[in-house]
Formats: sequence, C-alpha cells, structure tokens
Amino acid sequence: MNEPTLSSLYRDMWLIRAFEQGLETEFAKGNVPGMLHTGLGQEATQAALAAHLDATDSYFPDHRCHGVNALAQERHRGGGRRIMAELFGRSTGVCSGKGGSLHSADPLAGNFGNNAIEGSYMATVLGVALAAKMRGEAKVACAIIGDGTVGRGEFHESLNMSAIWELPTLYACVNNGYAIYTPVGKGHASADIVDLARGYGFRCEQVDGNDIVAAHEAVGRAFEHIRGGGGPFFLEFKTWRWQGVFSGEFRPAEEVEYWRKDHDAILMAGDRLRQMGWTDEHLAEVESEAHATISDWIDFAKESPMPDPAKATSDVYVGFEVSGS
Ligand SMILES: Cc1ncc(C[n+]2csc(CCOP(=O)(O)OP(=O)(O)O)c2C)c(N)n1
Ligand SMILES: [Mg+2]
Repeated sequence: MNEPTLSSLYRDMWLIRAFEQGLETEFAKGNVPGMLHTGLGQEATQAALAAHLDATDSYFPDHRCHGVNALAQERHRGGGRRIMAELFGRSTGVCSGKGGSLHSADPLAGNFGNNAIEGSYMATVLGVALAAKMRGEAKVACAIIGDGTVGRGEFHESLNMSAIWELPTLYACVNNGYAIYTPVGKGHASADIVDLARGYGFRCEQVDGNDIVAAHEAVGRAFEHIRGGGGPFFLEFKTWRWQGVFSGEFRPAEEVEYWRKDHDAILMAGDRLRQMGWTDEHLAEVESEAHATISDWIDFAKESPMPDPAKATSDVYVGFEVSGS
C-alpha cells in the first residue's frame, strides 16, 4: 500500500476512535440516551469497508458501526456530525434524532439502516441486492454482521438465497470473538465463521481485521468480484472489541493485552507509517486533529435542538402523515 492511501486510512481510523471515545465520555455523563455499543478496537475493519463503499452502494450497519456511518455521511452527504447529533437524539441528526444508535439510516449516504433485531437485515439486504441485479447496476449490497448474528436463521437463509440467485451481496462478518459473553467457538460449530459460509459455494475469505492493509485489500477484492458480476462474497474479519456489552472486563488479561497493545489496529498502522518516514509528531498530529473534529461534532450535537414533539409521528411511514393527538 502506498503512503497516501495508508495515511488516509490512518486518519479515518483515528476519526472513528476519537468519535467513539468522545461518545463514551458523553454517554458516561448521561448526555447520550439509550444504549451504547462502540466500535473501539474495530477501526481497521470499519475504515476498510467505508473506504470502498460508494454512495450508490447500499450497506446495513450493525450496532457498532458509528464509524462507518460517520465516514459515509461525511463523504457522501458532507456532514459526519449529523451522525453524532443522531446519537444525541437531536433534531439535526440523520433521522431527526428519532433513530439513535440502533435505528439510524440515510439511504442517500448508502446507509439502509441498522435494526436492533440483530440479523433482521440479512433478509432485507437480499431485496436491495436483487433490485440492483434486476436493474443491471454494478453496485454492492453489504450486510455488516457480528459473529453472534450467525446463529440467527436469517443468516443461513440469506447466504443460500444469495448463492442461488447470484446476488451482488457482500457479507462482512465482524468476528470479534464474542457475542455478549459467549466465545465464538462455544456459540457456533466453528470459531472461524468462514468455515460455515463456505458451504454455500461462493467466494469466501478470512482476513486479519486489525491489519488495515490486509483488510483494505480484501475489501477491494470483494468489491471487484461483486461489481464484476461474480456474485456474492463472504468476508470474515478477525478482530476484537474493547468494550464488553455490559460494564466490567470478562476476558483474560493476556487477551486484553494482546489486542489492545500488541495487535491494535492504529498502533500497527502507525508502525508502518514510521517505516515510511513519518515522525512521532506527525502521528500525534493526526490524533489531535481527529479529537478536535470530534469535539466540534459533539458541540454541534449538544447545541442542536431536541426534536419537536409535534413531529413525533412524522417520517414514520413513507408518504404518510399520521394525524391525531
Ligand atoms: C435478535 C436479537 N437477539 C438478541 C439481541 C440482543 N443483543 C444485542 S447485541 C448482542 C450480541 C451480538 O453479538 P455479535 O453479533 O457477536 O456482536 P458484537 O456485540 O460482539 O459486536 C445481542 C445478543 C438482539 N439485539 N437481537
Ligand atoms: Mg461478536
């Protein structure tokens, strides 16, 4: 990978990390309503996906995809801060503050919507993929799913349907080792989810989701394959989330040490940039720029008005306005 590409991905990863860290701090202060699942630790996977998603592609984010959403919004609609405002439940958010973390969507940015029912969009992604195929559009319909979601029936139904209809579907499986507290090898027949996907007969790969170079190249191969009419692609990212689902650390100390220090996506990318001649000051500059941007986004969110209660029932149905008190 050349230096301009790596430096741009490095910036993206820092933006994601700063976004999640800023959000975590505000959540702890009680400023962010609802539940919060962060993508901390999964920055390389998210940056690699966001780098390849065009506004004309469609993706369905999971509950940790604030980073993908912010980058897509920033690039395709010019306003990553509207993702922050959405998480704060403010009227300037992409869903006017009604969606929050778990139900935000903006199809014009490519985001076809998260859903608190894990795996439900394994079914809806098929419709988007089928529409693209019928219209002859070279676009990708991507479902971003956690390892836990693989246990849902829709996972297998979706892979099967994609296979037999040869749909332009990308399954981006973020295997961070656990679903709530359950280790992936205890919840599924294989700790390597790619083994389960291979049975459907289409192209499958597994990649180190914390190695930005490997992840970016793998997503590139997947997009090329799908856009070229090659049919579905399953890509498993091996990564690790910093955050437990509930408070407290439940994983062994050596495991935490490995993922947070030895195999952290940003530290590893920083080492590569140093080999390309970057100084520690240059690396630190990117980090502080990301925090400054996020601080602006948080100010924007906090200064934005709350949604108007009179509009509680608007935008619920397409083309309908629900009347009544
Ligand atoms: C159908 C359904 N069952 C249960 C839940 C509750 N739930 C929220 S997150 C989660 C774990 C998901 O694990 P995984 O897919 O591995 O994602 P991770 O949190 O590890 O990123 C569960 C069970 C849900 N949201 N939807
Ligand atoms: Mg998981």
